[in-house]
Parts: sequence; C-alpha cells; structure tokens
Amino acid sequence: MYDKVLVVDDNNNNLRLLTDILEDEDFEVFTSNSGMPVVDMARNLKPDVVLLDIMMPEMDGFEVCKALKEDNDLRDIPVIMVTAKADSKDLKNALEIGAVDYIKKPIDEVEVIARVQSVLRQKHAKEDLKNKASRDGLTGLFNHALLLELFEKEIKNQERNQWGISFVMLDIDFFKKINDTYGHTSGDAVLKELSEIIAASTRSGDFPGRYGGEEFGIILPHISKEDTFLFCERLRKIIEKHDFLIDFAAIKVSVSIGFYHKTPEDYINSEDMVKCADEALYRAKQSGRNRVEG
Ligand code: GH3
Ligand code: MG
Ligand code: MG
Ligand code: MG
Repeated sequence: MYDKVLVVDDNNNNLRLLTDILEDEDFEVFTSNSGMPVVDMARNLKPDVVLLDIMMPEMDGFEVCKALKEDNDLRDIPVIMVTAKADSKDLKNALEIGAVDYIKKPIDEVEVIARVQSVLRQKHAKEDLKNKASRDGLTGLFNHALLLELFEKEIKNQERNQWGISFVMLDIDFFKKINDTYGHTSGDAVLKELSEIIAASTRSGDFPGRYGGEEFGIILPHISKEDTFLFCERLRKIIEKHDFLIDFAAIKVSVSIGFYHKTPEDYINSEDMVKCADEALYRAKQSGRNRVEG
C-alpha cells in the first residue's frame, strides 16, 4: 500500500511542484490550497504525513497544526512545515506546536523526499512497536487495554455517524475442568484455537480482543441488535461443533455469550456497556451455559 501524503499550500504552483516530486516517488498525494478543510480531510483520508505551508490566508500553518495536534484521533499524524522564510523563530514555533520537521523554500526535490521518508520511517517504527505491545501474547488478539481504548474511539465514531454498536463478552464454560483434566498447556492450546475461530468469524471492521484469562471481548461497530444476536449464535454454534485438538485427543468446548447493543439514542458509556454485557454473560451462565443473552 502506498503512503498517503496530504499537501497544503495556498500557492498552486507549489502544490503542483510538491505533488510531482512526491508522485514520482510513488506516494499517494492529496492537496488543499487552504488550511480550512485540513482537519476534515485528515479525518477522512487518514494521511501518513501532512506537508503544511506556514503562510496562508484564512488559517495559517501554525493554526492548522495546532488543530491537528488538539484532536485525539489526528495528533499522531506527523506534520512537516514548509516555510518560505528561514526565520528561526518560526521554526522554533513550528516544532513547539508539534511539527516533527520542516522544509525550506525554495523547494529542493532531494530534501523533500529525504525528509518525508525519514518521518515515515519513524512513524512506521512507532506503529510496529505499538502493534506488538497491544497484542495479547498467547492469542495475538487485541489486549485488554487496547480493546477498551478502541472501544472508546468506536463509540464516538458511532455517535457521530448515528450507527448502532455492540459489545460482546464471551467466556469458556467449565474451563477450569479442561485445565484440571488435560493440563495448563492444553488449556492454552484451547485458548489459541478459540481465538482463531473468533478472529475468523469477525469482519475486518470488528475488534476481537482477549478481555482476561478465558474471557474474550468483541467490539462490533455499525450493527443492529438482531444481527448482533445472530453473530453470537453463529459463533456459539461453530465453537460447540468444533473439535479442539490437544495432544492426541479432540475435545468439545462450549462458551457462554453476553452482549449489549447501543443504539445512537442510547447515551451509555463504554464502561457501563461492558458492565451490561458482563451481566448478560452472567445470565447466560445462570440459565445453563452454552447460551447467548443480550
Ligand atoms: P464457568 O463456566 O463458570 O466460566 O467456569 P470456569 O471453570 O470456566 O470458570 P472459572 O472462573 O472458575 O475458571 C477459569 C479458569 O481459567 C481458571 C484459570 O486458571 C483459567 N485460566 C485463566 N487464564 C488462563 C490461561 O491463560 N491459560 C490457561 N490454561 N488457563 C487459564
Ligand atoms: Mg503560502
Ligand atoms: Mg471467566
Ligand atoms: Mg469460564
């Protein structure tokens, strides 16, 4: 996939020049000749880096950069300032409000490419690190902390778009018995295999995570209550029928599932949604296990 660069400059000649340079290097380039729409564009395009002219009418580069850095979802996008005057006060100001680098005009092709690539290398290295730290070691699913962080973001996103969102909590039935009968290593193998089933059952926009021990949390954005129930039932049945291979034996495992569905009119926060899903899970356990309650 190509890295996306958003180039902002009020001068169309500069825009064309920067676009040509970057496209020659196979970047996907988006442009704006005003600072005003940049925050919205950044939200929609999710660029990997923004090149930002300082001197622009209406909204200058400093203001745009500040607005990006004040937005939780956008602040990690690196900003490179493009400046006509090599005034060290301007550069200091740019770095202070969160720009990572600057390019001086007149624009030098080699410098532009070198600076953009260096910033992207840092960005990708940071993302790799975060990805590793955010995954559960045993199952490879999102860990508890990241799952909750993603959930907060998704709820906001759903409210903005007037969609429904569900939180699903899944717990293995009588897992202690599996550990006691076959050993902890076999228990781990079951957890891994179950994670693969969960990951394979979710769509690309869903977020499956390991909530804790033998409990899994799944965020389902943009879904109805009926479809949440169908998803959970389908997952429950797939697991019930599956042969879990441990050592030389194949064993059967069942799960209980609770979920909470939030409509756009329902102003409940993530913490309370998790609590409600947990209560539904408790009801599923109470009413016999291997069930879905929502
Ligand atoms: P219930 O149907 O009520 O959920 O019964 P349960 O036995 O599944 O629940 P309980 O909470 O009594 O036991 C959960 C067990 O899960 C106890 C714990 O040792 C085990 N467990 C938690 N994390 C891991 C893990 O990472 N690996 C293995 N092998 N076992 C784990
Ligand atoms: Mg300008
Ligand atoms: Mg449990
Ligand atoms: Mg259990």
